[in-house]
Amino acid sequence: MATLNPTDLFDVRSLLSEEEQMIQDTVARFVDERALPLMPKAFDEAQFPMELIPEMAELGLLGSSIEGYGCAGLNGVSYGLICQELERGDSGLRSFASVQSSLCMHPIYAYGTEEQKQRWLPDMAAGKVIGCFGLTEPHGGSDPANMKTTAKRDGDDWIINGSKMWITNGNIADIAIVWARTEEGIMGFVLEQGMTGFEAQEIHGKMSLRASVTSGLFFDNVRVPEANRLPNVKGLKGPLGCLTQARYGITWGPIGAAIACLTEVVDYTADRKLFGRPLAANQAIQIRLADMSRRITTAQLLSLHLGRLKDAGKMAPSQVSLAKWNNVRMALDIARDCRDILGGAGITVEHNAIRHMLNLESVITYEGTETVHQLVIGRELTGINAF
Ligand code: TGC
Ligand code: FAD
Repeated sequence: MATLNPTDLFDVRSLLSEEEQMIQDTVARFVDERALPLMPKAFDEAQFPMELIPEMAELGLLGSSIEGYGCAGLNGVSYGLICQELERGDSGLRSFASVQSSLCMHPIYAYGTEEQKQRWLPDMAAGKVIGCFGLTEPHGGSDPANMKTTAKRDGDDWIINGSKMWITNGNIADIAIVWARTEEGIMGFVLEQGMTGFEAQEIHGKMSLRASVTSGLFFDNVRVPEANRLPNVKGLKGPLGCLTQARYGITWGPIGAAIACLTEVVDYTADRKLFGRPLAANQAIQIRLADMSRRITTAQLLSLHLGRLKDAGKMAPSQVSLAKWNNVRMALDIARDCRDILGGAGITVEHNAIRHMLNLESVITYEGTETVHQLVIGRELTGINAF
């Protein structure tokens, strides 16, 4: 009987180029050797492992899709593989990379001036400047069109007032990409730590994404020079365009989390003996493992095809919605099922499942909730906006 790779039954890896395979292997090694030894403790102690940032930068994982400015200039599939491997370690690691790359470096690259790109991108690629992305507000993140944060012109400057909520990297960020309503529409600004009236407050008590910093941002008459406004976009399509990039990476990330959980329970059920036989010898267990494999394989094919569409310049936002919905739901269901198969042992951070399960509760909510993505597909099919 041919032996297939249990976490890649359709040999999706054979569809990757040599360079893509090499990138995946490099990130996988970093995750196995450097990140995984730290993540359970980091999650338990609710600390983001800051010491990994220079190593991620050294490997070219920050702003990996950008050409020039000290960035690696990799294709979209490679960015996806980076997200997959990082999230095999922990969603918090992938979140850090998503925010830095897709939500902060991307808007500076796509909407900024040459001077802004030179000013921030090389240091962001090197991990010396950390960014965060402020779109969500306390009164309702699903509906960013109802934005209350304002920016008003004052001579050559802008005055920003308002607040943002649930902001990844908020308290460790040197700069914040902040979206604000102006008389001419929604615009993006680069706020710098230390600007008078700008404060970040860390959110504590999280039961999810504990190894990730999440904050509220507060703006009280913050004076921002025109040189810090991103001039090449106006309207909600600015932030939504960034979300498309980040959501694309998030279609890949949960595949890594699901693989971590499945690998763990395949080993566990082989070793654990109940009723005189390995747990894995029970039909009821094998059906559950088989179902996980089916769903992981589907997600792998979906993300790879989406990546090829992206690299061909043909990826549509609603396709990203379908894949984000499918793949996060897949991983969350698998993590919960793996937690159950581990029995009591599944409730501590000694095993992966509960950490991934709890993290994925955030992943299914951020970057558009599952319902938001379902409604995007509903609108695509019917032409009716049901938001
Ligand atoms: P609508 O008003 O119709 O469209 C506004 C303009 O935007 C364009 N557009 C997009 N452009 C690029 N990518 C997309 N995905 C886009 N979606 C829409 C659209 O063409 C239009 O352009 P124009 O030129 O006509 O002005 O807005 P909509 O009806 O499409 O959007 C409604 C809805 C609900 C889908 C949208 O508001 C939405 O996605 N809400 C969810 C908000 C969300 O996802 N927030 C995430 C915050 S960031 C975050 O969670 C980071 S977590 C990071 C981590 O730790 O990993
Ligand atoms: P709400 O929008 O209030 O939604 C509440 C519920 O209502 C959800 O179940 C939703 O699906 C449902 N709902 C909404 N509209 C409809 C409808 N029309 N029909 C039916 N049901 C509906 N944001 C940033 O800007 N930057 C970040 O870096 C960032 N990082 C985050 C990190 C974490 C750990 C978390 C948890 C969130 C983060 N977010 C960030 C915010 C995230 O994007 C929002 O939480 C998300 O968009 C949902 O917004 P909300 O929490 O206000 O929920």
